Amino acid sequence: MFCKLIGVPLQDGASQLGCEMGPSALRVAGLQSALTELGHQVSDLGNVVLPPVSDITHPNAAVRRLPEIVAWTELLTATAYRESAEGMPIFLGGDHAMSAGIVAGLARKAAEKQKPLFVLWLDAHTDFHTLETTDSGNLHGVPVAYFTGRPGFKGYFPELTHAVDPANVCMIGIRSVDPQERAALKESEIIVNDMRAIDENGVGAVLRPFIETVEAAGGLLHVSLDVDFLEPAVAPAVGTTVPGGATFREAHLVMEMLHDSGLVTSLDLVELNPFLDERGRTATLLVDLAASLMGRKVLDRPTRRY
Ligand code: EXY
Ligand code: MN
Ligand code: MN
Ligand code: MN
Repeated sequence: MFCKLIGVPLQDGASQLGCEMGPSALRVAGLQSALTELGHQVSDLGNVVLPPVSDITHPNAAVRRLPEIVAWTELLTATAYRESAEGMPIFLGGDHAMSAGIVAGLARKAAEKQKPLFVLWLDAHTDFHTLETTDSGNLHGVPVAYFTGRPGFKGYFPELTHAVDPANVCMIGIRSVDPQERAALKESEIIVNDMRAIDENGVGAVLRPFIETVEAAGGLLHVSLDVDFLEPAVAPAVGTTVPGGATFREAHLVMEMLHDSGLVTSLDLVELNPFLDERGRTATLLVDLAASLMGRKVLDRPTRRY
């Protein structure tokens, strides 16, 4: 597989600074060599660079760094659209605000390819706020609302050319949802699996139906992995930790099943904050998880096709 690493040093969406160091930490943790060792052809395209921003304000006074996030979203929409034409783009974050533009750009290219885009959102949070509903004003809490076309972004974020069908979004690991997001999700077709769904059924049983849906639809699959999907004790380098996250093995099983499905066409690794890490162990875990997604196995067991 031809993979393209694209660094996104974006930290304007989070209150705790540090995510702009994420791309470097993933490189230092050996992402490129881990994938090359699996036989992939890997090209590191370097970091995208934020262009000058224009002043934009919003009536919700809580909203933070709107000019920067709008400029990042415009840039990343174009980047994801261009880099998803061929090969597998792997975006190195950077906080989760980056996925607003990334998924918007992927959706535009998917429409051109006449294939539906599906999104697997591995996260403690649903990131489903609009510019009106966010209380914190941290725009890493809005990407899913934006790319699924929730109202309230027009005139501020770039005009979406193609929204992702909410029914094509599957969330796993959810355990921190604000009241406004909870109310909006009740009206949405997004598939939301909280941690209880994992506890009761196992992560394999939660993921399998979604994989089968993507397979049946002949869709493209973007995987968005937020560090806080994982249990904080396993992955401490993130500013929005929530106790009770996925274990090391649950996270690896997700990646191993996704590899076996052969369906993943793009990936973003987000919210890694090296300032909060412990001798690079979270960055190293993310590289291990990416390697599992890209085919690293301990035994040559037969690949299970869906
Ligand atoms: N829902 C909370 C907020 O809007 O501030 C927390 C959001 C955390 C978002 C991180 C990326 O997952
Ligand atoms: Mn997130
Ligand atoms: Mn999160
Ligand atoms: Mn987070």
